[in-house]
Amino acid sequence: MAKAAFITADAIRARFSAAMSEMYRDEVPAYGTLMRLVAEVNAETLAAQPALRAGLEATDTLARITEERHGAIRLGTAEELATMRRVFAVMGMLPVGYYDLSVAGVPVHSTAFRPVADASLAINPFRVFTSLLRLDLIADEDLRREAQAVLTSRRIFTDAALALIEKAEADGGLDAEDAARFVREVLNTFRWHDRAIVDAGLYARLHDAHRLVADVVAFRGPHINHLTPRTLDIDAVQARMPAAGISPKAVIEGPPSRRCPILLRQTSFKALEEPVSFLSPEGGWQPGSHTARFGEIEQRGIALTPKGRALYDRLLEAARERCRPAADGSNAAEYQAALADAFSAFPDDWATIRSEGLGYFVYMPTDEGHARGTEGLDLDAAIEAGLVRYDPVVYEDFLPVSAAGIFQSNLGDDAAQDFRASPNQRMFERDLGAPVLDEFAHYAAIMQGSIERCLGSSVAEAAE
Ligand code: OOG
Ligand code: NI
Repeated sequence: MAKAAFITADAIRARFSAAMSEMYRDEVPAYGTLMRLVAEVNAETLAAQPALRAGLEATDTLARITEERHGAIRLGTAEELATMRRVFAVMGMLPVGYYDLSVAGVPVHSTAFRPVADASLAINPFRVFTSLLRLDLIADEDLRREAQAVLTSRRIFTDAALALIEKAEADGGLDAEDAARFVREVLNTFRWHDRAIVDAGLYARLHDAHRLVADVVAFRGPHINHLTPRTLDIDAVQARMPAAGISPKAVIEGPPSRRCPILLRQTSFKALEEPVSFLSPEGGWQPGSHTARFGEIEQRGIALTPKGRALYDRLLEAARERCRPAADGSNAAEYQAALADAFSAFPDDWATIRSEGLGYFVYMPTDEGHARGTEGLDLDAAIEAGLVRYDPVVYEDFLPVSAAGIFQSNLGDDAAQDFRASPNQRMFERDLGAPVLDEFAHYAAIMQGSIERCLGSSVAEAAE
């Protein structure tokens, strides 16, 4: 009865993503500029590359691109993280992957909340890169205690949001009216607050410990710090940014420009310096400033298998050993050359990427395959005979080295510190209240499902 009135988690996520985009456009005007550039370049790219358009259409991943975004937040406590997991669950977003950023001098570890089923991804793939501050990496014990006290006293969720999470969990969903309220209430958690919850003195000490610590601890909530649209040609958008008054970081993170895009390429522009006020010891407010929010764009390529990913990691490491990109961009050309050199060892045509088992693909009957039937055929023979086509599965996750580069460029060049590399997935999962999902298992399932639909399950199992 009540159940019939529920709207789907996918629909709630789509509404939430749209509401976030609207809010961020109001908060950060450069975001609007970026969106326009991306829309322009995407339209031109689709017009110029009919094969790309056909592949996106065939895999049901063209329509989603205009609305496709990822955001990022940084949380302060285990309790905040655990509650955030429940918030995202209402929207059909699950924690996928574990990213340790301590290796890159940033005192956080992270996961990405996102939908995992291919049908859900096709509706709206909204993802949020979610980091948890690691005060255990901060040396100053007194400061750590003070920061902890501030964090445990704040409430980042409204009472109404908490009540709606419980309702959704108890009833197994939300009706349209509750879903609209849920979106409104949860949006408040991601909003920018220009009034700090600490005084200027404590802010300065937090900032000195690490800029990121100040960003997490000094405010009422985990303001969304960027919202990233997906472009189909990141080099073109990057080239047009300066004319639109935006200056991007010098180096695009991730693999070099290729004919067959793999994984993820990203570039960002520097955080804005924004006016904030601090609690004044005499009561009232004292003006100051803070940098947190920045802009980013990304281009997504094929999801790589563990074998492909190992090759990617090895080639990236080889390039970075030859030339480590300087934060000020002074050796950008040299780095790009090293990257291009290293990646010449990564096959750049879909047929080889497929035959060497480097990437995940979805398989579908061609028109002729539909007409003649593909059930029970051998996969490679069916492809050879033009009865089955294959298209790359989009990479839906993030890359730790790239994320570190993005963190660093928006925190400022001096922010990196030497923390002992200390990945601690078990602690993260304990704080999260759930294990994170394995990204590879989900891509493999998407590929396997497509093979089964194409050839019939008995054959697909034999092909495993
Ligand atoms: C998150 C940076 C990571 C990405 O796209 O890799 C990220 C942050 O700065 O909070 O968003
Ligand atoms: Ni990002």
